[in-house]
Amino acid sequence: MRATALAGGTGAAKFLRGLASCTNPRDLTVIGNTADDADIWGLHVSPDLDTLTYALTGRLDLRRGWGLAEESFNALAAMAALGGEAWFRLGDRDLATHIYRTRALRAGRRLSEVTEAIGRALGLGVSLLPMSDDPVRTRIQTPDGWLAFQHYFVRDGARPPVIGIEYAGAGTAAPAPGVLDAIRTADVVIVCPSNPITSIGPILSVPGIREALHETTAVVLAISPIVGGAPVSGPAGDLMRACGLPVTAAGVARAYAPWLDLLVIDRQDSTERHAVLEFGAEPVLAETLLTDHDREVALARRVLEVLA
Ligand code: FO1
Repeated sequence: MRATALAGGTGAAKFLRGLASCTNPRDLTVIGNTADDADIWGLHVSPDLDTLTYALTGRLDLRRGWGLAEESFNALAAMAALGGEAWFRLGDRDLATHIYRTRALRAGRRLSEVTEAIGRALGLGVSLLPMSDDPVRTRIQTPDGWLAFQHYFVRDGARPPVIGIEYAGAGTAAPAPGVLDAIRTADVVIVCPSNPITSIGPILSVPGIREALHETTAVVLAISPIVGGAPVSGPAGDLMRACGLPVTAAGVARAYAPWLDLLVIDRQDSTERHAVLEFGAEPVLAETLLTDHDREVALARRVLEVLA
């Protein structure tokens, strides 16, 4: 069964670790969000692509959910001592990835080529594609003006009230090579348990991707990142509210209507089943809290069982 996943960072990485351990990784294509990408110290940082790559090659710091395990932060401390920018915590070994990527991009290579090269070098079994080679950037509107996503999320701790969201550059972006084909030719498309607004929303904003989801003959299944009326982690609640969506599993179904076939919701949200159905998706109950590897594998097995 050929599967294509739409993925953000940490939540997606956990689910995909489970999926990759019970399917052939070569049958799995992952389309990663790049709208969180940021320029830090003149380096091109792609947090979600790196989180996915590190997670699926056993390198991720599982406690933080980003960066490398057993990392040190000496360069960051030295930067702070100089009075330089130190709010975004780049680890010493992680820096090599950003330097490698930045040099390759400056030499004229595309983000998709560089992502492939990094994956190959680190032994990544799945095919990881950025959603686009063109810059698309999530920007958050607050009462004090617009903020780049990492300024809102990391520097300001997701505290500013959210008035609006935009995906700057989306209008003129093209899907990266292979993205549309991966959606059109898959047997199943899985929307990972990621933030619908800042992880999946930017992927959907790239021209052609929504159309491919409409047209594909694949079964399209999503896993709700909202459990018990609250996001599993992060600011998805504030962002969904700002987009006029209820912070519920049904709100997720609404964000992905009308191309979604199945929505996996947590057992504690079973009362949402009818509301999910009203948005055209069939609800599937499962344990969706991925607090350890056994649960990651159990959720992947449940998804495969439903799809079979
Ligand atoms: N998230 C944080 O909350 N604080 C950080 O200092 C931070 C640094 C960082 C460095 C590299 C990287 O790949 C990711 C990093 N993240 C950090 C995570 C990341 O910014 C967000 O989790 C994602 O953008 C949301 O998907």
